[in-house]
Amino acid sequence: MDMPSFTDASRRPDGRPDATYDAIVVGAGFAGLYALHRLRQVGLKARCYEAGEGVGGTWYWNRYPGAACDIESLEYSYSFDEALQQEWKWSTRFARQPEILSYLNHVADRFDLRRDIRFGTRVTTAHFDEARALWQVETDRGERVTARFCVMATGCLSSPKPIEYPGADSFRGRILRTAYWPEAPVDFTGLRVGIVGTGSSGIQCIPLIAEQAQHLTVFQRTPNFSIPAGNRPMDPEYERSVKADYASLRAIERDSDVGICARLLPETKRALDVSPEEREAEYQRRWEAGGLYFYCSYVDLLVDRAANDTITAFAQRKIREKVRDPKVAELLVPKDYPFGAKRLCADTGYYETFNRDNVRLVDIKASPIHEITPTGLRVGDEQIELDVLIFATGFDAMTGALLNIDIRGRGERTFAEHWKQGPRSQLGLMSAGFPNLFITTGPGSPSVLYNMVLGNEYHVDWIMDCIAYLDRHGHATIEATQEAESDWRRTVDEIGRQTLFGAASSWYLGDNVPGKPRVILPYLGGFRAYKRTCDSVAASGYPGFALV
Ligand code: N01
Repeated sequence: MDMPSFTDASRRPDGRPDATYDAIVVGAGFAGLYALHRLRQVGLKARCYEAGEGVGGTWYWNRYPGAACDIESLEYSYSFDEALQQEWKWSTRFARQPEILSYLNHVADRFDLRRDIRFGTRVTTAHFDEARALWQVETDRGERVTARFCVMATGCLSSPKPIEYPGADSFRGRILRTAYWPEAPVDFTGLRVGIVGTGSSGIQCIPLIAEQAQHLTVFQRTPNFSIPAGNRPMDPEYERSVKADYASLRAIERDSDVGICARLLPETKRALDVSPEEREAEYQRRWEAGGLYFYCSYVDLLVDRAANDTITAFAQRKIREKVRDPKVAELLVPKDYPFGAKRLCADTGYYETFNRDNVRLVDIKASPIHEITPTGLRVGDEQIELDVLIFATGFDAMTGALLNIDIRGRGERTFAEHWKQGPRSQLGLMSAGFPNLFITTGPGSPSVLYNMVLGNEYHVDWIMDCIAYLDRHGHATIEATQEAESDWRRTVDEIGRQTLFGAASSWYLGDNVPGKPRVILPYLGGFRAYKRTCDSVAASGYPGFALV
């Protein structure tokens, strides 16, 4: 293992301080793999660190039963290499986790990426050495390296929340977490299982666990809207038609706000401009089509409460139609926030699961969980006996993974201090005082509200253009200016206020993590507008950034 000391300050022929690497990439998920590929393609010496023992990021860790994507895999896949997108065959419309992981392993092999990835290695610190304009990076394995650039491909949903109830150590059964699911299959046969959390992860695994377990208790704090996933084997004719002209599909995605609606393009109409009959037919058509296309039915659904009321009422009615016991149905129907303001889920038989005799729904808002006991959970006045307890309680989304690393920029200022009141960045890409440290699909960018694979490709390409620009113009560093950061924060907040997102308690605003500042995290102006801004900033010499 090469472990140079930080004081090694030999110089390269171009006069720049010599570093172990040109760039460090943190994370080997979709973003990190592509970043590593692009850096190497232009001849830069790069090293990627990945905490997992394999590639995949989110798709490496979240192996729970039923884990699957809710964007069509022909779209939720890399677009950068035509041969890759032609040769890979998806077996279903929405790939399940094992298939996405196989795909990412294939990508790693195909582009020979593994030789520059250190697996099982977590980056713990990244300190900026101002004198040498280099990042000093340390890992939990004691590796210490320097690099001119850091690409933080750390993911938006990669820092799972801790178990927030006392007593976990006393539990005599097995505790599982959807975000750290074991590699070996878990057999629930004959067991009494409890699951806390009814977001996308819970909603995907609950139906499958219910089929196997002797009994399943679902502990629900807030009901979620979920639409039928409509997953099915890949239609060969559809696959053929996409592959015959993949470029057109990618062009549509890149020129759209969400990057997922190649087939069912978002409507350009407003919900209240059409008759109730037309609206009903449109909602029904999209409901039957399955997937997240449903919430693209009309352009104003997430900005106009009256428009939103129409889709909320439709989705509420669908839940009531599926669940036989009216009391259980009422618990499952979200009533106090607009449809889509919390992340929409997609399921296969979720609501129907509550018609099973071996499934019980417990409303933990009415009867809070007090503690984990040796044999189960104490909830309200009741002790519920369990053999297995699963936590599907979500993530410290969008900021958690970055803030878990001890990052220090100019003047030893910590990243955590800089983002104390919420994330500050120019375009979500860089922060003031943290030169040459790039963030992919982070807060302040469309991020989780755009097709993440294409969003990551876009950011990596932007970063690569930026690095090329620095070298062409003889700059050592680039970073956001304080002023641009404040302006961008105002822009993101202002656009956020024009939407209905603030009307729900969600991880989009950090509400799910106790003590986290309430700030709208993703940029809600749509990818098209965001991309135009980023492209124009790059084309005009990086205003809002300081180049030295
Ligand atoms: O996490 P979540 P997730 N006590 O935060 C509850 C993506 N994803 O892992 O709403 C009791 O959505 C919490 O309740 P509340 C997708 O972007 C995608 O399911 O905070 N309950 C909620 O019910 C998704 O949004 C896919 O009141 C507690 C649940 O736990 C994101 O990942 C699949 C609690 C957490 O839901 C996160 O999804 C999976 C507590 N202390 C994930 N803390 C697909 O592509 C939290 N909860 C389909």
